[in-house]
Amino acid sequence: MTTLSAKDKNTVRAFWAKVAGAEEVIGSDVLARMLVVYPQTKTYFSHWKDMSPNSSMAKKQGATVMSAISDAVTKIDDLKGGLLTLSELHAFTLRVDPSNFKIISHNILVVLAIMYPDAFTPEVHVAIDKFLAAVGLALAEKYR
Ligand code: HNI
Repeated sequence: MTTLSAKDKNTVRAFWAKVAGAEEVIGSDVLARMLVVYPQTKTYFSHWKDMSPNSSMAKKQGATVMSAISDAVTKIDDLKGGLLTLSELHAFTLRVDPSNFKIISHNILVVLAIMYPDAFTPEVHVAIDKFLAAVGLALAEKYR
């Protein structure tokens, strides 16, 4: 996996300044797309009363995930340490297969590109892609 350079980190921080505050809007589209385009992800949410992509539960979960990503931006220098508790939760309690972290990362990239077409330059794209890969790796840390 490619590591984030100091420049990548600054690019992520600068782009995230635009994203801050829009976690719920971004997150609900991320969750909706993930559930529609990769329906295998629905297995983890079978306890929801309503598993449809535009349910209030999907919206809430999307906001939760994107707020956690915003928090991860502040921990960009130590994602493995910063996301340890979340990793334990996904590994031992939720038992989410780590391949799903790639799926959600892809959906986040798609939504960011749609919502911020001008700011989402190739340079931002590659920095956010690397950052999300590092977040996924940190979340998978407790699986071994
Ligand atoms: Ni995830 C709960 C963050 C990817 C399935 N998830 C959370 C919570 C956070 C979170 C925060 C709430 C924790 C708490 O209650 O203490 N999840 C993240 C992040 C990513 C991610 C930052 C990746 C970027 N989670 C995924 C993926 C799946 C997933 C890819 C499955 C496809 N997460 C869950 C499930 C829950 C969850 C299931 C519990 C939700 C519920 O309704 O009980």
